[in-house]
Amino acid sequence: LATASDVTAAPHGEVHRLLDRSARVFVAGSRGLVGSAVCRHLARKGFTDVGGPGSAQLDLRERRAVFEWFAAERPHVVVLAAARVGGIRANATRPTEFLSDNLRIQINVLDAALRHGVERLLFLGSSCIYPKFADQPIREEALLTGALEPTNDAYAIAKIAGILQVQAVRRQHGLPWICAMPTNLYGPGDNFHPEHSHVLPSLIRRFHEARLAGAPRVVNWGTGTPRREFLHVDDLARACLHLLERYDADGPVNVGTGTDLTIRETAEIVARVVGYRGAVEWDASQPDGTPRKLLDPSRLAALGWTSRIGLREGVARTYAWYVENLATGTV
Ligand code: GFB
Repeated sequence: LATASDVTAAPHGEVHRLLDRSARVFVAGSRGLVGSAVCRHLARKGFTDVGGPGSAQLDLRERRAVFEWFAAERPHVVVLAAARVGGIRANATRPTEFLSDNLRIQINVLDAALRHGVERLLFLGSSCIYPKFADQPIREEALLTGALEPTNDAYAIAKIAGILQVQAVRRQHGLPWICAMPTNLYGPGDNFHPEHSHVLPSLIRRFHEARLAGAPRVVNWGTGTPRREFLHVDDLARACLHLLERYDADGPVNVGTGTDLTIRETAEIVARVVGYRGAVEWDASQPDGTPRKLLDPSRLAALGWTSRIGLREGVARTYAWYVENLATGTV
């Protein structure tokens, strides 16, 4: 693998080295939306030793447990997809946990990975690390140039600290660790909790339940005017492997589709997929959050990657997964 000194020689730090398919890959957060998609994709691509314990077996907030786990398992590659996540309401009402849990998870995993000289590590952040009023589409250079969106500043600060820690390790220890910043994600394995989830799973559940109940109207949160960009988690998983094999530089890399739409338009798509035909109303007393966060995906595009799953298709696939898992009681 490339060392930090190679990075200065190559703009955008192109690596173009295939990871060894027998490498031991630890996916932190392997049971979550992102981690499970990464595990599926790597297995499909021939990796033979991929995974990680669930939070019931290993609480990543517990430093000693994390160090003992690394000492016993000695992974070669780490994908840090473990985090406390949630939608706008969860972030706004539980900032203490979003800050503290995420900082502890990251510091423990990154410190243990450094102690064991992990050769390749990908840290996953979020588009909410960028300033609330960043120029659109948002380039990676916008990081730390302005004030954050208050509904998720605790989560954003934790993720920014993670980026800084990865960059510090690169500079001080020369390890080829990298960071990716995905836009709003959705897909199979998402959280469909009515209060805590992100907007897409919330809408899927609300419209589904309204259709079954024959409800004449649903009420969504906010004005419906904010714009969001949505990426299917299977696309993100492909991007993760692409970056692990092709990118080696300090800066984070945005992962998105390059297009966004209003929450109102998003709701129309979900209603159509779910087959809900009643009225859709908006409760403007609920927070809108940031007005727009469309990522500029050109850094990743320059490395030869683009998203493949369109929003309608992705929502249809996610809805099918939701209905199937409702039947088995897993959501
Ligand atoms: O996915 P979401 O909760 O978070 O989307 P953010 C919030 C937007 O959808 C706001 C509207 O404009 C809400 O007013 N919305 C409408 C709803 N109905 C609903 C609903 O039923 N549930 C939800 N959740 N929203 C997140 C951050 O921000 O972005 C996370 O909270 C993370 O930390 C993620 O960074 C990428 O897009 O505003």
